[in-house]
Amino acid sequence: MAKLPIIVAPDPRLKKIAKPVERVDARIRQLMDDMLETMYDAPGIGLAAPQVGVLERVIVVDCAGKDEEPQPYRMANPEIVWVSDDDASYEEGCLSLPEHYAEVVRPAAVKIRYLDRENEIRELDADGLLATCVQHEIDHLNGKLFIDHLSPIRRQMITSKMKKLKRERARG
Ligand code: K1U
Ligand code: ZN
Repeated sequence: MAKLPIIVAPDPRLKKIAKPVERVDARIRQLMDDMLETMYDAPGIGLAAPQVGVLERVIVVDCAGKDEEPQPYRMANPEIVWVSDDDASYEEGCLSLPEHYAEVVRPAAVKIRYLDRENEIRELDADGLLATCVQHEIDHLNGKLFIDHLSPIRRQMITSKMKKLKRERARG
C-alpha cells in the first residue's frame, strides 16, 4: 500500500472527465487500496482517482462513524441509475479544497451500479451522508467540484482563496 499526494484546486486535472476502467485488474486493485490508505490518512470519507492525478473512473468511500466498524467501498465505473425525488442538503468538504465547506443540495437517496474489487457488477442503495459522498465523488470523475454547485460569486471567492493558499504553499 502507498499514500498518494492529493491534488489541490485549482488544477486542470480536476476539471477533466475521467476514462472508464476496462476491467478491475491488479493495477486497479492496487490503485483502489492506495486511495483508501490516502483517504484514511487525510482524513476523509471519500476520494476519487482524479484527486490523485489518475484520470480513470475509480472512487473509494467509507462513511462509517468513528465508533463503528470501517465500511470501505471500492468502486470502478460508478453510475447513478436512480435518484430520489426528494433532496437533502449537507455541508460538504473536499480534500482538494482544504478548509472550505458549503451546503450543497443533492438527491437524498441514489442507487449506484459499479464494478467491485473483484470486477463483479454490484448495486448500492445509498441515503444520508453515503448518498451525498458517492455523488460528490462521481462529480470528481466528471471534472466537477462541490463549488460548481454554488453561486458564481461564492465559487470565485473560494477559488481566489485557494490560489492564494497555493502561492503561499509554493513559497514555503
Ligand atoms: O472527495 C473528497 O474530497 C473527500 C471529501 C468527501 C465528502 C465530504 C463531505 C461531504 C461530501 C463528500 C472529504 O472527505 S472532506 C473531509 C471530511 O468530510 C471528513 C474528514 C474527517 C472526518 C469526517 C469527515
Ligand atoms: Zn472532493
